[in-house]
Amino acid sequence: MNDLWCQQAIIYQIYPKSFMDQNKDGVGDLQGIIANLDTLKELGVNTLWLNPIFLSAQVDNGYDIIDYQTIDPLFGTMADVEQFIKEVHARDMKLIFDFVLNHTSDQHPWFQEAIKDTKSPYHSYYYFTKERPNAWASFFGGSTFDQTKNGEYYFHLFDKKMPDLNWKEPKVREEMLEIARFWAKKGIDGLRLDAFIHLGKANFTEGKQKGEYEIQEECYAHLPEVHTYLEEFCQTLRQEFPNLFFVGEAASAGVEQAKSYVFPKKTECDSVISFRYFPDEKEGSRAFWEKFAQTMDEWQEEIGTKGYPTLYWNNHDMPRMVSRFGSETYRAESQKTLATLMYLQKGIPILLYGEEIGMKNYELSSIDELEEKELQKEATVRIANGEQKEKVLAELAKKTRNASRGIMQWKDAEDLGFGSSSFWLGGNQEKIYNVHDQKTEVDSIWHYYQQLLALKKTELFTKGTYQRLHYPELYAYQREYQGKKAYVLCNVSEKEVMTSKFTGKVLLEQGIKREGKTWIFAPWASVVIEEEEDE
Ligand code: TEU
Repeated sequence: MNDLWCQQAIIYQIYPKSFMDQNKDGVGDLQGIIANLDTLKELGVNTLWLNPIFLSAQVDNGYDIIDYQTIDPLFGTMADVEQFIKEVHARDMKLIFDFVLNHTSDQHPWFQEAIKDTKSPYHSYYYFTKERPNAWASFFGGSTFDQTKNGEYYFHLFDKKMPDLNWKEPKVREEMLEIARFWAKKGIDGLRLDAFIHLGKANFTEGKQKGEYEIQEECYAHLPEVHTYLEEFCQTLRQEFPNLFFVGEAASAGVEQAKSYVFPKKTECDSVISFRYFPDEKEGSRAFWEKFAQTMDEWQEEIGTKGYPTLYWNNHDMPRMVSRFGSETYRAESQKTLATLMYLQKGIPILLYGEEIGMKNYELSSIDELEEKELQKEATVRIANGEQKEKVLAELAKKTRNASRGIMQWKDAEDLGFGSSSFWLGGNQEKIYNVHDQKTEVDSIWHYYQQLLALKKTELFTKGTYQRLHYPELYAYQREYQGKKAYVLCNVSEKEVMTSKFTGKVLLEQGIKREGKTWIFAPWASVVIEEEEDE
């Protein structure tokens, strides 16, 4: 385990297409990120994670890779990335690349060779069958099997233009190691292992065989082989690059599965990102908060006591945190409180670009801006059946993965300070929440995040123990380290709340008044109190 740096890591996720566009083609690029490194450093993050920037057919925004060792011209050149790595390190920051190891693009030369000639050495890089063997459904809709021009069927878990690599083939495992080595030698500090939980597949004769296609996670997620492949991959690289950090994307992992990837041997991932933090209960309801808190307790106990859970509210596959869990009326307050609640627990914060200014979900202006074909279909049918277009789009905007991928709001200008106003992802962005204005306002979300991240870096919040405190009106927990104790108290409601139970020094607050011994919480207020020894 890379105790060296990952326990201090505060990760900032950048969706490169949406961050800043220096060459004015409507798509963000590496130079756009370089231009903002000082601002990110000032905010207090110390590690950047970029969604994939490699040559891609852009069917799935870079997750369908054609060449892992070439930078997609949309984002820049190899010289740009080398400069980028240097500039990140010059600021004492770290860099994590997204590593897509489960599949390639169908345009990747390996796949092209494999379908041109079934005798090609690349044929065994993928899964081929003579006929469609079962009724397994792919995550992006339809069967996991589609036919190539030569009549064979190939396996794909995501889009049909993204064939899955066959990890049983040792040459595939060696190729992926070589690619990782290439980037580690260039100086990157960590890898986010995309969808790694799917590397092992069951026999195609298992699971549902006939009828309508159905998601069969038990046939292609968390199979025992995943551990074999993952351990070989991570351990080989660790021997050569001891400081390389591995954070695995384990979307459907419960805490027990997560433990199996991180412990007990510590030979696989250093940390994982699970999507299971957020319960199905109605967001904002008491039941939601209770279930969510129980889940966090469990992760804190099972992972946090021995390692590093990831702490995050949103990413490029989910809606934005303030739109999903916060309050429209108390936008800034809820953004600040949600951040406090999550990031002061034990673990590695992962911020999504834009949350530091309270960016909300992207608003759709047309059906095409829905990424998912089935949502496009749903919208078309509902509108044709007489539902109001605006209403349908507003509802589906909460479901589409594009919701969180809006253009970064740098300033109150036509182009948002992005660099060009022909945004790759449609129009109607919100200008009033922007970095420039918030950097000048003392009480802004941006400044609050700056204080919060500074606090997070102190030993109490990186190393201290975690214990939840049970108060019906507040989301509360305490952290303790070497005789120091702090309480994190958050009002996750739109009601005023009071308590006289705590005494001590305020480390961070927003929306709090004190009358005598009573703390008065405005809607969505929060406070971090350090217990004073003489009290
Ligand atoms: O997402 C993968 C992902 O969420 C699945 O692994 C998940 O297990 C599945 O949907 C069932 O729950 C990653 C990226 O984050 C995403 O943007 C890509 O589209 C996807 O991989 C394919 O590369």
